[in-house]
Amino acid sequence: MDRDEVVEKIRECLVELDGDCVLEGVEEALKLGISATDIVLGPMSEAMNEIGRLYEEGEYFIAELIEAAEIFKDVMRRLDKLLKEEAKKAASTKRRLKIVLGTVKGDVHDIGKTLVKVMLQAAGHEVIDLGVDVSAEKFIEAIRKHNPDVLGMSALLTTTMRYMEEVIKKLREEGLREKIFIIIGGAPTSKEFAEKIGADAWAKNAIEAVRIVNKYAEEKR
Ligand code: B12
Repeated sequence: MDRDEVVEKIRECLVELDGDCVLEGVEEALKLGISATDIVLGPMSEAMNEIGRLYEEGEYFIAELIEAAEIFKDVMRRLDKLLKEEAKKAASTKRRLKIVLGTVKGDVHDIGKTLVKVMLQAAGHEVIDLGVDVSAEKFIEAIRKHNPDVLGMSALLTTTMRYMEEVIKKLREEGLREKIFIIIGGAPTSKEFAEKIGADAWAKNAIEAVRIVNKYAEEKR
């Protein structure tokens, strides 16, 4: 199998929810020298979008989404060490920032957020992960407690992404907004949306997130 075929195998096997086949494809990809980052952000992420589409079309149900998430997490466990090594090599920062991260209220999607966490940590930053379904009050409490440089918010639903604006509004009311760099992400969000709600930055994936946070770290000193 060549690189293209292996990448296609991983994508297809994940869409078909065949976990063993996905892991087999991952091993083959690693042997061919494909990076863990490329595997996760490439065919694995593409397959998740495809699975989302199948769900939307009524071909897949929640059970399939859960299974896909389990397979994704298995692969993340397999690639954890490599992902960290790669992120470290690609983007080690000289200035370590403290980052509070969470998926906003009403939303329990955490795969993308966890990927962002792993890569930020590997790049040398300290991440306080508040988990999923995080309310504005919880974000504020954590910001008061940890005094972070950066707040990262994730949302995967068009209904929950609006809550990010609510969090920013509350931060303003509490006089905390100006102290912190706010970066957001998640499939339904965009650069335009980030600007509209008054966030400082948006990243389309975990690599971009690290790049932006590192750039901010450099500018901040
Ligand atoms: C797996 C999955 C689930 C799993 C999640 C398991 C888990 N532990 O996360 C489960 C089964 C729980 C689930 C539930 C639901 N889901 Co769902 N789910 C998905 C699916 C298929 C994949 C998401 C995923 O993991 N992608 C892979 C990761 C790597 O990508 P990512 O999350 O986008 O993250 C990357 C970037 O976005 C970015 N990023 C993400 N977060 C952050 C944060 C920061 C700070 C930064 C900088 C960057 C960043 O970097 C990440 C890494 O590169 C998506 C489809 C899709 N297109 O996204 C639907 C999808 C998001 N789900 C959807 C729906 C409708 C639901 C449910 C409402 C279904 C229901 N009726 O119950 C529930 C909602 C539950 C809730 N309250 O949150 C819809 C949302 C539609 C919409 N317009 O809002 C989608 C789009 C599917 C679809 N096409 O219909 N889901």
